[in-house]
Amino acid sequence: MKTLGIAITYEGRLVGKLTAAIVFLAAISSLRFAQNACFAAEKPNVVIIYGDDVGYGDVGVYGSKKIPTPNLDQLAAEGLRFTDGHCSASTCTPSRYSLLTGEMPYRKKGTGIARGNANMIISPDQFTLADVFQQSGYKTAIIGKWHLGLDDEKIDWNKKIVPGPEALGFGHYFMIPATNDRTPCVYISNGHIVKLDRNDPITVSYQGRIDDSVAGTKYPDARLNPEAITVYKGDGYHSATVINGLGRIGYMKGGKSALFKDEDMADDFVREAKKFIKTNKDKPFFLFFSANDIHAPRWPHKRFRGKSQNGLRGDAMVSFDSSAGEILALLKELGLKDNTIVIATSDNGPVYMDGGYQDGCETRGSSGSDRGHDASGIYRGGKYQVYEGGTRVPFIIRWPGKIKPGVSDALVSQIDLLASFAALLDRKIPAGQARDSRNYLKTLLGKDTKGAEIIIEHTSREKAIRCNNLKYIEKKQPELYDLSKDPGEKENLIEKFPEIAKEMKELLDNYSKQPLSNR
Ligand SMILES: [Ca+2]
Repeated sequence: MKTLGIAITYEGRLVGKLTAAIVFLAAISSLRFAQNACFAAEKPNVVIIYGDDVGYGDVGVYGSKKIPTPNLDQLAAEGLRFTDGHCSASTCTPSRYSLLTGEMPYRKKGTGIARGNANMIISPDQFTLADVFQQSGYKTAIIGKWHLGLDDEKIDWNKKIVPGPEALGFGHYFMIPATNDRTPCVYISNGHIVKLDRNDPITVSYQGRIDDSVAGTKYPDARLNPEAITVYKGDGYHSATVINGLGRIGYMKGGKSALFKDEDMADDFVREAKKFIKTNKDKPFFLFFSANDIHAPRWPHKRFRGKSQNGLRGDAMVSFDSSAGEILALLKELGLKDNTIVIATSDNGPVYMDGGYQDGCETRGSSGSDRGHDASGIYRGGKYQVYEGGTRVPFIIRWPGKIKPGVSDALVSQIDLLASFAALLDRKIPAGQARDSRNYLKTLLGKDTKGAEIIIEHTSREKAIRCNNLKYIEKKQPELYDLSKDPGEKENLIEKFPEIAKEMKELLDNYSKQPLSNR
């Protein structure tokens, strides 16, 4: 057993107060516990069930009335449900970048939403969440959606594609390279496109149409051949290549035998995840199950259609819940339930009609509600936005016997999973790596009810800082909110409390330059 070391640091300078009754900012302090000693001997399996664009209000236990999510609700009943759990950014690529590297996306260029043929965004030199596990003797895998780029030069989809996730600590992978709304619409597993016919080579372009002289199956462009759309239309940008009757971003030729089927994608990912769990049931394993649901275009398997009261978007959510349920059932069946930490969360907040896809959503973008369903619950905005709905997402953790079931209002962020799991496994983070990831293991295990005092919420254009329940949004006309009284970010206090705003801005500027961790 190691000594339990406690260090207290005061992140000074903030001395203002909103009112005594609201928040006293001088209370910004950080208690950092070296708390790993008790758990270092154990190697629980870890499964992250990651939704795509799943909002705070899309899960029953978080308030959804129109979308049944019995499996996630059950997970919450058996685990700890955070009400103030966040991803780092309100879109896919930067959020996933942060989850895996423990570094805020604005520290590195090129972490915006990636094209389908982007090169690796995370460098093989970077220490990742998967490295934490792999270096601790775990079998590691990502199954599902990647969207973090592949290869370090122009990708030849017909050859072995490296580097990829294997260079970032994942021993095994089966995934879509980017998203379901962009080419190439195929699976890649351990360097190779799955089921690729060498006589029908794949070419992908984000520069322009691919010349007819290039070999490979030709797919229609919905802007020239609108009749090719048989499911539903997207906007012009999401129309360049029609695959399975749905338009996609980017051009693609070839690879007909390798095309994924949208309605089978969730089942394909579950099958592969089950295979990985069964193969590694006797070893410690880390599975990043990165579902595609409920990203647009939404086309869940027909057994899920009509199963929600919120159209295809809700039905895709039922599919996501069902995928979670199948994985949870397998863990139980294999006797792994007690020795597996399961985290269910999402990469960013919700969006209704996205990409112009006419899937029945009546609301464009991520503000407000759609057909009586507010996918971010009481919080404002969603995907692409800097308001709470952009990053405050469902965040449930279960570890039977170790984490007492309940609800926690502690502020937690996915950026801190890397350092927290490193602490759990007593793994040292290399110097200069995962600079924004802090050890909040105690909070994740329910032994601390406060959590982080500072988190940063990020979009491609804006940044906000949360200091407990105070929130400052840096934009042309900055905004200041007190979430303890105004969770919906309705009353901008910037004029009322200019001193507080100034101090919050200084704090944000400071953390834009300095890492969030003080390792
Ligand atoms: Ca997403």
